[in-house]
Amino acid sequence: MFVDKVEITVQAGNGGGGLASFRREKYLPFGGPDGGDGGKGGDVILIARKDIVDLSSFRNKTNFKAVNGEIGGKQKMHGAHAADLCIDVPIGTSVYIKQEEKEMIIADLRRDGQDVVAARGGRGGLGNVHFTTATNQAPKTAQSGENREKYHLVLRFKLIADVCVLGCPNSGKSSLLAALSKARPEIAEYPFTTREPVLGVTKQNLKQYTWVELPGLTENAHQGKGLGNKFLCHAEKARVIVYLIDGRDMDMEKSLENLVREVTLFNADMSRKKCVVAVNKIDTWDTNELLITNPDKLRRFEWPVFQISAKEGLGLSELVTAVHKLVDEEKNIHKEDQERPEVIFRPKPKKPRG
Ligand SMILES: Nc1nc2c(ncn2[C@@H]2O[C@H](COP(=O)(O)OP(=O)(O)O)[C@@H](O)[C@H]2O)c(=O)[nH]1
Ligand SMILES: [Mg+2]
Repeated sequence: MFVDKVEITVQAGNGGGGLASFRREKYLPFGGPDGGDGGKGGDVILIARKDIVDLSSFRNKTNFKAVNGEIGGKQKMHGAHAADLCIDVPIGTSVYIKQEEKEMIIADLRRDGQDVVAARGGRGGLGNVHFTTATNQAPKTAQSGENREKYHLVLRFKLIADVCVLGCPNSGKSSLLAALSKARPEIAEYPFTTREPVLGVTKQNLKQYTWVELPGLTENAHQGKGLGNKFLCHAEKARVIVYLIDGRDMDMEKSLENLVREVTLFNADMSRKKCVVAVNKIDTWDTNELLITNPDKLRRFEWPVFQISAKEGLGLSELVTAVHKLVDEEKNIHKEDQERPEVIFRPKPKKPRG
């Protein structure tokens, strides 16, 4: 099952305590203090990885705990710092801290390897070597390690695909993805076969493009019809939308209008996206004049219109070439966006330090 939202708890490690001890050597009965500092507790770090496809790995594990730092040793030995706990998440994960039912975003992980410290480990405490003063040459005090941070996190994942295929149920979205890529979504004659996003990869000129098929979008999906419209969040970050229309549809114009309306109602910004229209199943047309002239009406949307058959492989290379070109153009235009740092907010630790 495709998972795009989870709640987890992350707990970093406590700092190790400093040690209070004194040198004890055979001919040195009153050796000075020699207690070392404690080590730092491990951080909990979330890292975006390109080989992770969704958040399903968090279905069975929701608690994450990093290790505590070691306590300081004798002879001023520093306690070992604890290893950080690194948790892999898919690219496209937004991380929120949830406190008292309020959520604050702390990071938007958009690139492979990009990370965020979700909970910081405590600093190690100081050993008693640090506490000698003019009047106290044998301090018995050492600092305890600092407390770690612990947070309740909400992770939300939005697919970042280059191309998003949107269409009515049964228009042939899965068939198109199967024809273009190695994706093998279920294809069937009944609506809503695809209930989760399906990813496929296409290639051209040594470049890769990711496509995603979303579940069928029906009229009034925003009111909960069909599978609703929530899954449209996975289209928000796509560079190009392909509206797929069933070639046997007697009112393609109305169907396209409905699709566009649902997308705009979900997020008005999406109406600025680059779009193309593909009329599928043209292999069924034969000489039916009525159908053949139908796509002409779609031109009023001012997007390129392609006629294809996912089943017979007709018109696919023209469609794909045009779509890839648009993706490249969009990537060039928005290059700066990709380079901007995305960490938005870092809340102060709940407990005062020191
Ligand atoms: N004749 C014809 N049938 C198609 C074509 N593409 C898809 N279909 C059929 O339309 C039905 C729905 O296809 P599917 O890919 O599952 O549609 P989805 O619901 O949009 O994913 C299936 O029975 C497919 O075999 C096509 O190009 N030509
Ligand atoms: Mg499908």
